[in-house]
Amino acid sequence: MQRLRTFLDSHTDNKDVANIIDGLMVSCKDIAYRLNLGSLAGVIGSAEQENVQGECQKLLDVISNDLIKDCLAAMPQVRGLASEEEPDPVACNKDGDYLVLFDPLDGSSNIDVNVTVGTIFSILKAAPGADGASESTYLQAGNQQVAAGYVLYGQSTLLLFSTGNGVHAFTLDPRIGEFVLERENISIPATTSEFAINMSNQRFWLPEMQNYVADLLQGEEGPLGKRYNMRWIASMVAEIHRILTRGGIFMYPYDSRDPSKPGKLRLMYEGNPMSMLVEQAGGKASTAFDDIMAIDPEAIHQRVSVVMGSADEVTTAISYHK
Ligand code: P6P
Repeated sequence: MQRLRTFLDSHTDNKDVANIIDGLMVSCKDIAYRLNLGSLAGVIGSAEQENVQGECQKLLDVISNDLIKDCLAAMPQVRGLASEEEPDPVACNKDGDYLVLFDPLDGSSNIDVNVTVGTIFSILKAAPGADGASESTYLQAGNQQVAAGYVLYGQSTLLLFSTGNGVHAFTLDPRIGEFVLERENISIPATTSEFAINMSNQRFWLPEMQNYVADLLQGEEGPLGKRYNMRWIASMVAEIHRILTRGGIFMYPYDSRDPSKPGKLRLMYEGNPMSMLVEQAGGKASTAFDDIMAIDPEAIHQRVSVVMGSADEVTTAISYHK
């Protein structure tokens, strides 16, 4: 069994990035421990406060955010951090060369019902002299990411990441407290018969998305000529993990409930890192109109519409939006 540190040392020449990923796992193991304790840890339930997104924070959202913040702030490699749970970026070490953006606990509405949640992270290079407390330091397109990954807190705790040379999966072995290599160079099948979308929003989608999903639902009698299955876990990390494991297409498209927002999911710490993983595994990640990782961000918490997964299926979805 190859431990994470051994793999990182042999897999990437960038020791700073290797140290950040390895160090980040200290806080993620703590999060996994607290989640596994569930109500026994006294941290299930609402924090009775809202985050910058206007979303009700769970106690574990706040605890996870603080654990990861403290972990990163102690790393000399980290110039600054940005979190879904922080209104503004946080400067860490002025001599650090990297920026870490993260969603500390994605899917946290599932915590109270014991359904899979996850931590998503994205690593960018800081420009020389750039201020780790300034939003503009972080506004880089997804194709500038030097690394991205997630920790999935499910029946087992998994780490998947990419530093630009494929996607690799590790399982936390609780007997030794270490992440050990499970799979290297994960590849997403180009085709799929499984789609993930929240159907309750159907009447709010663009007509193009309504037409595409209607054809998915027509199955073998429709123009797509095959029967599809549907999944919706309401936890992006779990959906993308399923897609990296067996293929599929995940969609959270633009909807007219709030025309000022291009979508629900956040570009910098959900859309971009998951796009890097999906494309490094041979999949495709789009807004249905543009490549997600080509978007020049204008704000750290900006949202994005998401269509990602098996390359051929995403290409089909995009064809409805031409
Ligand atoms: P809905 C979780 O809150 C999240 O950001 C993603 O992880 C998930 O895919 C989506 O929102 C679920 O949204 O509207 O189905 O609750």
